[in-house]
Amino acid sequence: MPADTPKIPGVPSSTVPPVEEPTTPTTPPEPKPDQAEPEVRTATGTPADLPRGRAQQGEYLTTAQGARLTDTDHSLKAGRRGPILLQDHHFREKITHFDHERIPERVVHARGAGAHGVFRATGAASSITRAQFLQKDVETPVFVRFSTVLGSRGSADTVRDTRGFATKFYTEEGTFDLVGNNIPVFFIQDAIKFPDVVHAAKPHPDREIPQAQSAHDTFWDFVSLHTEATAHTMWNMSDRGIPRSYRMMEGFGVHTFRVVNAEGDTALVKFHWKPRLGVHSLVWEEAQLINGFDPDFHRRDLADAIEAGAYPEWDLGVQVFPDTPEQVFEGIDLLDPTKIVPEELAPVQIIGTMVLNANPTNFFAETEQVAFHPGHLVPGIDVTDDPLLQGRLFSYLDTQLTRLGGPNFGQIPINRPHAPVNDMFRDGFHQHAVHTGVAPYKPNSLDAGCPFMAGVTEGAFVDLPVEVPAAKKEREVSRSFDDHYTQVRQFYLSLSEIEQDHVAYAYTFELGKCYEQSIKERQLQILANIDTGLCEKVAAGLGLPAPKPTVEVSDLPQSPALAQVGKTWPVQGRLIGIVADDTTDVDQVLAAVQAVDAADCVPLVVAPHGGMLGGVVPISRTFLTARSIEFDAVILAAAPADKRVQILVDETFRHQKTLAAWGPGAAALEGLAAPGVVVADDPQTAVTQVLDLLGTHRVWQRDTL
Ligand code: HDE
Repeated sequence: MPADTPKIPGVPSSTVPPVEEPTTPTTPPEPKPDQAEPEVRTATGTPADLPRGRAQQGEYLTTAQGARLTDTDHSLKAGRRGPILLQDHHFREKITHFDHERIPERVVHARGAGAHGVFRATGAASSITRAQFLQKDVETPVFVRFSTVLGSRGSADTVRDTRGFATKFYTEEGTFDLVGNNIPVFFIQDAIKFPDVVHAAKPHPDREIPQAQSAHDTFWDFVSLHTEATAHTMWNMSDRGIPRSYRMMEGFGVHTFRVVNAEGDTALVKFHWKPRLGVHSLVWEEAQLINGFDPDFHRRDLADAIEAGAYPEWDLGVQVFPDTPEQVFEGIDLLDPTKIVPEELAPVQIIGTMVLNANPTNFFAETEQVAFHPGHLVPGIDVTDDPLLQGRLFSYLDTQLTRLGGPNFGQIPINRPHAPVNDMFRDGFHQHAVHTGVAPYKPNSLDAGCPFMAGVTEGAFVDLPVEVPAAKKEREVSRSFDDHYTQVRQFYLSLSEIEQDHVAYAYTFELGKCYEQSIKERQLQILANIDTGLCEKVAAGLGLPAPKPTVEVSDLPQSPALAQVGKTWPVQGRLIGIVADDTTDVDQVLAAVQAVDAADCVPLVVAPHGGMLGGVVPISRTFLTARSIEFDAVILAAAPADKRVQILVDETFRHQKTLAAWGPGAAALEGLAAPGVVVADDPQTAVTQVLDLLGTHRVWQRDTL
């Protein structure tokens, strides 16, 4: 800035000394250990190929064209207090780019979190499929995106909703996408109903509320009229609708797929992801609190676990059915996406394991721009005529053309196949390739006929010559899709009593948020048809009469695999709060921290202030920043007379989590004698007992909700 800049009459000159420009570039400081970024890893590069991730790499700030800049803090104006000049190309370029930073969010599944990983096949599937990535010991890089369905990109994580579980396998034979959910059934049997169910479930079009919820009139209006939604709705009202963590969810391909082996034999399969940590959920009150206290709970949980090296793992399994012309197994129509095949009838056979071991380097570039598509198939895996799947085969590419701005989004690094691509597609918005030659067409002679068509022996994807039964054109589904209740009753009766209570509570909550009496009554009628006991509980909560069933629903054998409660699981990665204050014996707190750490769980010391406890133990949370929802269990090493600690204890108790104490901490648990409330003699014993109790996720015997 010239020193002789004229003064503005009446305004004192700035006392801030002018900055010397350009500033001398200095090497940025090394990140502190707890700020160290995760290992850089993308679909297209390994850590060695990629620059370590600071946003500013170069010496000087430049324009998008590479011209060095002297100033990026002030626009070019006609005088200090005058208007901005149109000629300020740097201002216009910077603001224009910023104005276009956002792309349309996904019409559904807008809110998500992603991770990189690797899939290793056991080879067990080689008898049913020739897919290369499913052969013994083959390792395939993957990218997974978990999501909620209804909420906007910035909505909270722990809403009651279905979760997306989409996996991109970058196989040597091309990309295979398994675009599934954490619930094995869907609301509709025909893709043409998708806009209806989504319009009904999304916020009301007039006020755009409620956000990311199904607890409103339009959702229940639709599902109470459209009874094929009953199965999915009941799964949503069960604990599956509020998972504890993405790491603790099952995943389902939902539809039946057709596989073909090297001999050309076909089979029908349903894909399942089984989390090594078990399937666990939040309780509803906890989920609601989290939405306020930590709306990024699931996103944070996934990223933290991966950064800490507690890599989440899932086994991939298949249920296998003979490929008969009817495509029916034990009376269940395999083309009906509102039905499951109970695992007791067709066991899930494990064919590989996926480990998620790296966080995305850049959320937008990877998690936001990743494009999944059920039509991304590889040789050995094909689709069936499930009318929902058939419609999906159209929808994904179509939506991505708009969302990702044209037909070349396959060139975005996260979407690039790892197999060589020779597609002869040319031009279009955002074309990044500089294609050479003049003959991007086939047949040609100018490129000597290249590229050639592959046969089965060269690993081509061959559309299976499946018979289509002689039929007339009609807007109908098979009559075998008509039963909307029997399996829903089976699901409800297969749950433990605690889970059944949660279902009743969820329906009562959601219908209690509706205004229209007729909608509540219609939904109660559906519940009466499924189970009169369930209907009576919900009706009592709503203060309405319980209707009598209008259809007779037969009883199927229960499927214990559907229940979550009653099993024991590994506890790695669980978060354990340890409450202490300045009067606590620091060595004992340290012993507890070490014991928790040794069990691969995360100790979080909670104290009245930040910093260090006794100069020895780092404090992770203060009474101000801690809330019970963050912890899977709480151990008290002190009993500070602070209301916030009282709330912490009360909520932990209410939400059926383990509470433990030793020494002076025992006073905080006075009057709480109940299962899962442990007073131990020393920190090690307290931690051992907590870890033991955590194996069942919650203390289910404590009926506190
Ligand atoms: Fe999707 N779905 N879907 N869906 N879906 C999308 O694709 C659609 C369905 C699923 O993390 C969209 O790129 C139709 C079932 C996941 O990027 C869209 C129908 C299942 C994701 C779309 C369904 C899914 C999507 C929105 C009825 C479980 C998130 C943005 C026929 C098996 C993927 C996009 C991600 C996303 C259409 C039903 C799973 C609009 C028409 C059933 C996990 O194309």
